[in-house]
Amino acid sequence: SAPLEPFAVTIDFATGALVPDPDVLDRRLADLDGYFVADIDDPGVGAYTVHEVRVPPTGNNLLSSTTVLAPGKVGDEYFFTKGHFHAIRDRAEIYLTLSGEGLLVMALEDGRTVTKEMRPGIANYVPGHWAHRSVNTGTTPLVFYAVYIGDAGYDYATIAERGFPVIVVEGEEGPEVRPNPRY
Ligand code: S6P
Ligand code: ZN
Repeated sequence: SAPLEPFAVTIDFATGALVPDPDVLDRRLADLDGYFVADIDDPGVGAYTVHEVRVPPTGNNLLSSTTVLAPGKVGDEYFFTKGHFHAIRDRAEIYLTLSGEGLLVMALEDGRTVTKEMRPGIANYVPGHWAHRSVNTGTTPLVFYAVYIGDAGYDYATIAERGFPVIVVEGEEGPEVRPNPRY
């Protein structure tokens, strides 16, 4: 395909806003109905916003976006993103955390799980085949920049049905990763 024109976007590390910012997706707790162990009190509360850089979603391009995940909990569980496998399973991704703190939960289809810290300056590599979910364990927004192969796509259904093998809850001494009682 014909070359694209080179371009740049400006990223606000504190808010995740882009300039320009043509494609913004807002997720409320209502969109996470059934994802938490406890019931959601207020479905209208904002959970996260995704700001996408506009590029054709093809295998020769790199898509990128910022995610701004609010602090908060449902029951003992910290707010998280839905989480997904890529529709094309082997497509990899990199997350660079810009502000806040959290955990990146990754799981294979067979249930093997790896959890990695997210904080400013850490670049997490998510290899293909690993479902991924970000969890905000802090008290400020968790903001990260994701770069991924353009045709990766999304498979949300597997996670929507089964969840992840682990949950991240507030324990006596901070965040704890525990087996998901509903997995
Ligand atoms: C896309 C990448 C992120 C997430 C975003 C929201 O491959 O992993 O941009 O889409 O963090 O999470 P989710 O699970 O709702 O798409
Ligand atoms: Zn992804």
